[in-house]
Amino acid sequence: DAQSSPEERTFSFVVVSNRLPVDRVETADGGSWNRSPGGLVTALEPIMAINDGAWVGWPGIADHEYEPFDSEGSWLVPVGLSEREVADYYEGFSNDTLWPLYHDVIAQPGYHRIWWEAYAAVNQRFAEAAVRVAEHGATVWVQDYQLQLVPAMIRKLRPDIVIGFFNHIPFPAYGIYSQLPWRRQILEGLLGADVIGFQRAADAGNFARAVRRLFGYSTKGTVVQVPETASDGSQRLRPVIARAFPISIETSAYSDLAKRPDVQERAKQIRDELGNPTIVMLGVDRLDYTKGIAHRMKAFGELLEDGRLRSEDAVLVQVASPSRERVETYRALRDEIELMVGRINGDFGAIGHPGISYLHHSYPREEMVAMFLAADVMLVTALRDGMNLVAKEYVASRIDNGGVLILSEFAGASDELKSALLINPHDIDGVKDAIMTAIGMPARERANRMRALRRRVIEHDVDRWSADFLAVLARSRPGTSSSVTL
Ligand code: GDG
Repeated sequence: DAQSSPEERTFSFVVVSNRLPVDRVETADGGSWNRSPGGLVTALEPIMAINDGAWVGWPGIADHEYEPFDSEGSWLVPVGLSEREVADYYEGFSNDTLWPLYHDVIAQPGYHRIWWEAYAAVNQRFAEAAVRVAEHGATVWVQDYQLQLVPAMIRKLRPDIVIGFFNHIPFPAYGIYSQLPWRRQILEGLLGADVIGFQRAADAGNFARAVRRLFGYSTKGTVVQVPETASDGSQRLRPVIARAFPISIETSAYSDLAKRPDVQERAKQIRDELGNPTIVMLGVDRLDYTKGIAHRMKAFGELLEDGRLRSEDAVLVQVASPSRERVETYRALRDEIELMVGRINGDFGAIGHPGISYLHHSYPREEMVAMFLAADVMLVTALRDGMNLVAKEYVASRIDNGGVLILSEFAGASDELKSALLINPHDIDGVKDAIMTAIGMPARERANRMRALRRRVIEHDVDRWSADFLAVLARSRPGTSSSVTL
């Protein structure tokens, strides 16, 4: 509805996520918006463009209010957060309560009523911003654990809106989930949606079980029946679909980069710069305690110690991109990992052959793909991970059918990528054996496995993920017809 004034513009498709697809950068002479290229952004870009959609989210800078604006086919609606709210809602409740709790309490969650109150207040603000830009009967798709109360808040304000929710991280078993002092409120928030998507069938199952245990609602297959009082006072059951929609990547973007001569050249150069070792192993993760970075380094360090590998022949490149650096658990993790790198390299490295090449940086995607192409063995050893896109990105980049993927069974990706070498990251001997198996794998088996993995990520890319979700969402409310074009 391009004719209306900016304050009145409404849209048929609205995405709500903690962060906008752009970051605000403030400079001395004004400021600018930088695109933050994530999987979700690329997944939704086409649908946004076709539908003239809107995106509601925080632009990344506290204590600033920004006006909505147009950006490459979508209407971006910034939601303001104060410094205090960033500390309590985002770094606190989202990243220091929900994140560790939902990842099976690998770290101890903090339960603070002040954080919870900020979470509820900020969720309300997001819900209000979303309904303001949603036309009658619009489809609103809420993303991730920071915004679990938003679905019910939207439904209360605007029962006409068709509401989807996708949870990018795991949903824990009831024995763990039940620790949460606000366990009922979170479920009520989520059940405001028409469709709740999870990464794995097991996550959807955990959710359904929590709903049965806490509310006694009946669940059958993927449908939860939520009792409701209709506007005429009558009782009825409202069906909510809770099921798995495994997220994926823009596969062709990775294979296209891998085809580029300059990227292939860079891959060779990376091996040169590493001193042309026989074996290049690679890990790429946000520096997060869920990713099992210490576990893979322990396995690699022991292989050097045992003499099954030598630092002259083998190098582990570990990209640990900076993450959540204001949360204490993440600072402690960084110290732990860097101490470990120093120990292993000090004990087993040689001049020019460090053992672990540790990089606490972020890299452009071209460089990541060059690293993927340079790596004989990719190590994904997450202790818990909703999906793990890095595993899929490695596979998508290996247009040569080369390389071996070692993949944790605790990453959602292991439900799909069955031809990887699947490991239990807690079993260090098992990880060591998998590394040696990967190194010694006959070329033929390697190519066969990679071909099977590639088939999966080519057929199931992120467009398919969003199309599947939105198709189920469009059918979820009989009697209404969604106007979202796929
Ligand atoms: C959450 C869930 C789920 C990392 N370092 C650099 C860089 N990255 C990119 C990777 C990948 C993305 O960041 C990380 O995605 P993951 O899926 O691996 O993990 P989380 O950040 O924890 O994501 C996860 C995901 O949401 C989606 O639903 O899969 O389970 O935890 O794309 O490539 N990218 C660049 N430079 C870096 O240094 N360019």
